[in-house]
Amino acid sequence: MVALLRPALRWIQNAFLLHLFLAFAASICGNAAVSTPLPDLYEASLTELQAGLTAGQFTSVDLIKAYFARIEEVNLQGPELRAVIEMNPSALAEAAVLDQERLTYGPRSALHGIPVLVKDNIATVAFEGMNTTAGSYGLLGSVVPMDSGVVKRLRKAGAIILGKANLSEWAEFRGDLASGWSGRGGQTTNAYYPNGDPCGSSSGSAVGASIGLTAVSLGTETDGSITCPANQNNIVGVKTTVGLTSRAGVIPISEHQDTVGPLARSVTDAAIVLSIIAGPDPNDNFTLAQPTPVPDYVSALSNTSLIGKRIGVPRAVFMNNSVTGNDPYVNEVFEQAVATLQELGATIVDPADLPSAYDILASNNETVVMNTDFKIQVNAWFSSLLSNPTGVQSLEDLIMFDSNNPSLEEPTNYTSQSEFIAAQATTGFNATYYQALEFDHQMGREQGIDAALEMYSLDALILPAPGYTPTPAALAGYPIVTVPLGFYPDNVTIGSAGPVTYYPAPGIPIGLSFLGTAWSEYDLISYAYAYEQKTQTRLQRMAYPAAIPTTQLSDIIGA
Ligand SMILES: *[C@@H]1O[C@H](CO)[C@@H](O)[C@H](O)[C@H]1NC(C)=O
Ligand SMILES: *[C@@H]1O[C@H](CO)[C@@H](O)[C@H](O)[C@H]1NC(C)=O
Ligand SMILES: *[C@@H]1O[C@H](CO)[C@@H](O)[C@H](O)[C@H]1NC(C)=O
Ligand SMILES: *[C@@H]1O[C@H](CO)[C@@H](O)[C@H](O)[C@H]1NC(C)=O
Ligand SMILES: *[C@@H]1O[C@H](CO)[C@@H](O)[C@H](O)[C@H]1NC(C)=O
Ligand SMILES: *[C@@H]1O[C@H](CO)[C@@H](O)[C@H](O)[C@H]1NC(C)=O
Ligand SMILES: *[C@@H]1O[C@H](CO)[C@@H](O)[C@H](O)[C@H]1NC(C)=O
Ligand SMILES: *[C@@H]1O[C@H](CO)[C@@H](O)[C@H](O)[C@H]1NC(C)=O
Ligand SMILES: CC(=O)N[C@H]1CO[C@H](CO)[C@@H](O)[C@@H]1O
Repeated sequence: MVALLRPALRWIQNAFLLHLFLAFAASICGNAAVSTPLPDLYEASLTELQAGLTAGQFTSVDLIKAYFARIEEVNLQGPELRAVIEMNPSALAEAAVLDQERLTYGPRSALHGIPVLVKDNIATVAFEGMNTTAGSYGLLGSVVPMDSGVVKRLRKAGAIILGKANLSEWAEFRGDLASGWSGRGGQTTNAYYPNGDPCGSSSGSAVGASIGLTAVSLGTETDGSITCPANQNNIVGVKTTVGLTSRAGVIPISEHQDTVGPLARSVTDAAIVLSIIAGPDPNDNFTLAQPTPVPDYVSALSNTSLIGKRIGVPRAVFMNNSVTGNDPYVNEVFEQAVATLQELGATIVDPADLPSAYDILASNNETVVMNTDFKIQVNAWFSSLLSNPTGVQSLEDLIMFDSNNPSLEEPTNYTSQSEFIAAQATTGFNATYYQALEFDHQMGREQGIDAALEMYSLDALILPAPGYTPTPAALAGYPIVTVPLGFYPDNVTIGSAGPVTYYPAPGIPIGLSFLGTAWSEYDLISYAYAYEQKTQTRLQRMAYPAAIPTTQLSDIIGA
């Protein structure tokens, strides 16, 4: 019976019990004695934040002020992390309304009054005061027709959009540019090593979650853009099955691969957010194919989930360092995770290779699909805008805009538009395109992830997150859940990742990815949770001192 309780109901019961407890404790001890410490915003969980809001310890207005102050400390000053492009000028007013509503009616959901940072390719209505630009000056001031599908769901649940996160411009589909750089936002850097590479393209979303510039974030992935930043910033990322979360109102690359998902400091927080943003949206017909109802991902959280499960390691290609380019330490620390999963009751099948591994490596089909889709879909994006003061109305215009505005969009070392140019050269859907799409699905699904799962009777696959790991799931449209695995040691050979960024480098985090078949998020989350709870890797290392914001709720309340 307990397992059937809806999370909201269970949550309301907990909140109610907490309320009773506080009232009781206050009556016997006096108010001073019951004060729970305020949550540390570097690490605060959604459960702690919601409990503090419910108990009246602080308000959502306090939370917004505190996160704004933390962003100001580190975004353009100090370590200049450049994780955030814009803060929501309406956030304080929205928080005040939601605080009032909480007092009158109680919380709408576990996200009521909770600040969420969203990647700048996820649309928010213009009248709220923020742009939706994918980091590009070519879209500055453009007016989107409406909120994106996922933002609609967040708002309905009572969440507050805190701001827009910096990203690799155009979600890393412009050219050979450093991860985390955009014309509008500059170069996002990692909080674990000065000028460390944050990975991309959801760079600012990940950095923002990693040091508590926000409660949680949303990112998007086409091939690696949630998985890699989650891995490199010591957080949890859920790259969802294509069609689980709506892409309506998300600046596109390819409808066959794009997904939206949470970036959070814990599997629990990611599960809470996913339960709210998942679900069908008539404005994205891929979402109509998902099984209903949306699972309650919070009920997947179990410390015993790995007992008796068979977990495979698709080593060929994906753990070959001469293919992945990974530092040898990545595979070393991965072996520790394998041992931990065994301790947790899993049977490890190693190797459990994807039959398509070498075909994927040799294939260029993904590029054919993405180039063709991008041109068609990004042109549709421009057409959907109510206005765009830059005059850019097509991919062709955009390429010209960038070249005509070099100080904004093509500063030294950030000039490439190679992917734009390749996409612009495509001529639409034809037999070559459909064949490439079919090959991608075959390589990712029937000859790839599903083949390995079936051949070895597996429940999931695991791989170190850095390298080539996201690609089979990208081709298949299948999910990946990534959790903290370790950190590069102090003696790692420091590498270059762009004109100003370093990777690897001492202390930069490394993630562990769980991969599965379509709609297997529930299971992957349950495995990732058991592993996270056992290892608590996130807590083993903090950001470098200058990148740790100091503002806390205690500086805000009553100030
Ligand atoms: C976009 O950002 C500019 C500041 O750069 C701001 O003045 C403007 O109001 C924003 N536009 C929209 C549509 O939110
Ligand atoms: C979505 O709708 C379009 C036509 O509007 C159609 O071509 C496409 O096949 C549909 N896709 C899915 C996944 O239903
Ligand atoms: C899992 O174990 C941790 C302690 O290691 C505990 O804090 C947590 O509540 C447990 N989770 C569940 C769902 O029982
Ligand atoms: C690793 O990849 C390289 C380059 O593709 C290849 O030459 C080598 O044989 C592979 N190693 C293994 C163990 O498969
Ligand atoms: C697409 O994949 C198939 C199957 O692996 C392969 O034969 C073909 O050469 C690939 N095409 C491109 C353009 O890479
Ligand atoms: C399909 O279009 C691409 C360019 O977008 C071209 O390279 C390819 O040859 C075309 N294929 C067919 C069968 O016409
Ligand atoms: C780095 O240090 C570890 C011990 O902390 C040692 O095992 C490893 O061999 C060292 N690696 C290099 C490349 O020196
Ligand atoms: C361009 O990048 C190189 C290294 O790749 C660096 O030495 C140089 O300073 C950079 N130039 C600017 C203007 O950032
Ligand atoms: C919120 C914030 O700090 N936004 C900044 C992002 O970076 C650009 C470019 O440096 C600034 O103009 C924004 O103010």
